[in-house]
Amino acid sequence: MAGNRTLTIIKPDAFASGKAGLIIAHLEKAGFTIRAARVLHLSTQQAEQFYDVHRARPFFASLVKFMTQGPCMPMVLERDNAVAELRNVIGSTDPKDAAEGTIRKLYAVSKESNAIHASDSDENALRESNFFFAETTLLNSR
Ligand code: 3AN
Repeated sequence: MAGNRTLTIIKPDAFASGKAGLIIAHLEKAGFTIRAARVLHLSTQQAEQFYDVHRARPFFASLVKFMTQGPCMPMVLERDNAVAELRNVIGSTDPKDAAEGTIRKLYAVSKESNAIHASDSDENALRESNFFFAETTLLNSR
C-alpha cells in the first residue's frame, strides 16, 4: 500500500525569491499537512550526500552548487498516496514540460532552478525524511 508521507524541499531559488509562502499554500490546498519543517543552508557535503544517486550524472556538480547557494526548506508532508500525489502537484522536472497549474509551471525557472523537490518513492521518502529530521521531531499521524 502506498505510504502517506513524503519529503519535499522548497529549493534555494524559490526560497530566496519569496515563494515559500505561496508554495506552502499550494501544498495545503492540495490536501497536504505539514508534519515537520525547517530552514537550513546545505553544506556541499550534505548536498552531495542527499543527491548521491545522481553522483554519476553530468549535472551533479552544478546541482550541488545550486542546492548550496542559499537556504532551503525541507518539509515532511502527509496525505493519502503522498508520493504520487506530490509528484502530480509539482509537475515535470523541466518547467517547460510541466502541466498548467503545477508548482514548477508556476514558480520554476529552468530544469535546474526548479523550485521544489519531491521524493520519487516511499523508500526514498523515508530515507530523505530521515536525512533532515529526527524521528522525535515528526508529529504523529492523525
Ligand atoms: P525530479 O526532481 O523531478 O525528481 P530528477 O530526480 O531527475 O528530477 O533530478 C533531480 C534534480 O536534478 C532535479 N530536481 C533538477 O534540479 C536536477 N536536474 C535533473 N536533470 C537535470 C539537467 N538535465 N540539468 C540540470 N539539472 C538537472
